[in-house]
Amino acid sequence: MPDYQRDVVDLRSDTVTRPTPEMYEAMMNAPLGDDVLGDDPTVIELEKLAASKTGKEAALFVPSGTMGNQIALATHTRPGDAILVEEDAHILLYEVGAPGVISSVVTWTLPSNKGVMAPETIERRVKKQDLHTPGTTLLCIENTHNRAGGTVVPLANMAAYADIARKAEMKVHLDGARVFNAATALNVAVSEIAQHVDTVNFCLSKGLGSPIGSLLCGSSDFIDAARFWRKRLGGGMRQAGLLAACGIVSLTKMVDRLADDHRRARALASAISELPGVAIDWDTVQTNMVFIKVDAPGAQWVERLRELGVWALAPGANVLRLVFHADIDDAKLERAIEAFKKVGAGV
Ligand code: TLP
Repeated sequence: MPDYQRDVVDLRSDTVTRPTPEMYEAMMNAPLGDDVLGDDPTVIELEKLAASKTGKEAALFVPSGTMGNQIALATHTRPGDAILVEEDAHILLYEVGAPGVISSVVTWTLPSNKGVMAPETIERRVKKQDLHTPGTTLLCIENTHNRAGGTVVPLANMAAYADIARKAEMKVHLDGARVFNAATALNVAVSEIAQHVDTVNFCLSKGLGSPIGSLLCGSSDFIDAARFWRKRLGGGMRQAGLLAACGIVSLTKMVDRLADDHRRARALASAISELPGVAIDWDTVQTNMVFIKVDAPGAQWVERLRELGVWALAPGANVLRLVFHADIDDAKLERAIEAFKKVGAGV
């Protein structure tokens, strides 16, 4: 068995990070209560911090990004409503049909250019409810956009979406699983992005390095209603301050280092872009992900790389996805580059 920390360069996702020593320390010392009864001081502190970072009135600590998104959908909509979602969005592709199952909404999908929807595309699909048609009551945005390669939705687009939504009396939810990566790439505060949406869900357990948890942020009234949905879905956690303690470390100590992940993603892309059988769309290398088109089946690349200690995912038949995070330092980056060169050379 390889020693995971020493021998494995795990680029499958930024979800794979192990807690930092500081997080273990914070867990040991966190004051705890019962969060379902509303008195876990560490959860309360984390929720306040998340609200202030996103510029919202309140926040709710939830176990996962999926649950945060789905609570947002359920709270914003009524059964039979239509929601507008980009066609490769996580909410649509990777949450196992939850919008239909949990919220009973109709999902209308919209095309985009590398994760960025044209405002006119959205405008064309907005519908008021009538006897025949469900009304579109919610627009969902993903920033950064995972399947498009970790691409950033520019602030001008976010503002245009908000404008359309306001006129159409539609709410906007941001799947901001990696909104801190977006803010890093745009060199703005997360609140500058989040000002254009009613609610944002961001993940602690991705680039920010926590083991578990997400924060759904919005108005106080919205979060009060969302709390019911969290309980209904079984997401009420008791001494959750243990996890919230890690989240506080994430928000206070792990944000500035995201720029290093972005730098390493660019370094990998540039080192391997000339290899035979490999193509990289540079436009999409904007944050901590590198999507690579390969001539041979992606699964074959994954297998060969794994033999060399580099773990990757193949989200498409001829596509590899590599994601940088807190547990990948420059030495591991070099090992990944070497492994790519070997597999590319057919060794
Ligand atoms: N994404 C995971 C996989 O599910 C694909 C990953 O490895 O990237 N929104 C976005 C944009 C996400 O990328 C993810 C996780 C989620 C939501 C869901 O978060 P979790 O896994 O905490 O439910």
